[in-house]
Amino acid sequence: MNNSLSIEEIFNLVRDTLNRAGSSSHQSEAVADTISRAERDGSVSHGLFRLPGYFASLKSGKVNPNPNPNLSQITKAVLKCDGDRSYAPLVHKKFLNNLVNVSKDIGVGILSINRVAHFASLWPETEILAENGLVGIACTSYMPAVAPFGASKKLYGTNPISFAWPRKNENPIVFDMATSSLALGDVQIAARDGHDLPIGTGIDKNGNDTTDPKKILEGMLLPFGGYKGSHFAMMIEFLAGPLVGETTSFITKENNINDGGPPLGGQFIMALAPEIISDLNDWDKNAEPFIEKLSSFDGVRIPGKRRHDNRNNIEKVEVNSELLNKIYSLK
Ligand code: NDP
Ligand code: PYC
Repeated sequence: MNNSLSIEEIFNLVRDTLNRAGSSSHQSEAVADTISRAERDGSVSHGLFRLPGYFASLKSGKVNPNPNPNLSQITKAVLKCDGDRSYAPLVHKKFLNNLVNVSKDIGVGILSINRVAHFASLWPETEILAENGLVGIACTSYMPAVAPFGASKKLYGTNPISFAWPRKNENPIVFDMATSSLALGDVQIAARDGHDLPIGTGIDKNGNDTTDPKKILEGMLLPFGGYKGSHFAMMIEFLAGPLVGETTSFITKENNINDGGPPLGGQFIMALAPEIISDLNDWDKNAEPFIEKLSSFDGVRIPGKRRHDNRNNIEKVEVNSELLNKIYSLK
């Protein structure tokens, strides 16, 4: 089997697979765009690896095959979206532009999203905001997979947060990270590929340290950075849950159909216009020297650069053959 695919072939594979599961072509293409861009950038745990889960939640009926997400403007700054049980990339494709317009108009905008299934990286949404000259911040919660600092029971999701800083003549700076020591997807890939993980990544079901990803999957992940990361994970439970009118991870799990796909939940996205907030046209005059200094330090890697470099010279992507077989056999 040829497991070397171009980005266009990946896009088509995702679109056709989701169409086969009954999804509208609008929704299939939005997810195909997100997955193919993840593969292009080397975000392997949130590329094709997620396709069986996306397929499963369409087949089970948890995710709406033909959703019609809608947007209401609550105040000048707050946009509220009912996702209509869609996949998040469809909501982003339809409504991020509204968030851009609001934020450019009054300096700040919030997109508060309900009833959406988020199974992707978050950089696609913050990067678009930064490409439009805005600071972007996004977070979403998940289902319990992470023990709060000090505990050996899971309560927090892997709760990612992404931040993007716009630059006038360069690619934006974008970080996107789980608040667990590692994304669950990367633990699943390590288990599949038989790689050990560093001590401190997670603990087994009895609360003992382990390097075995299978034992971490039976047990739980730990937050990044000890109690400080734990509080970030807690913050995201509030921001992507109650603040947007949604459940926190443990109730999300109680409501979830266990079909292998993502649960329905919320997402919080905020955009900030630097020229309005700083009241300066040359709002980047203090940022650029800082970025230059940071980049000059030996050993420093600017987040987002790896992905931008990857996409510059990508021709084909090698896809795990077991995964490809699984995708081809999805019914
Ligand atoms: P990583 O730990 O791989 O990377 C986190 C961030 O740190 C990235 O911005 C990365 O930049 C940067 N980075 C990585 N290594 C270095 C380094 N050596 N020096 C400086 N910066 C570095 O990601 P995670 O495992 O935490 O998360 C992976 C993905 O999982 C994310 O995209 C996240 O959104 C997604 N996720 C999604 C969830 C959901 O519910 N939808 C839940 C949890 C995670 P770069 O991108 O440039 O490599
Ligand atoms: O990798 O932790 C993860 C994750 C959860 C939902 C989507 N990705």
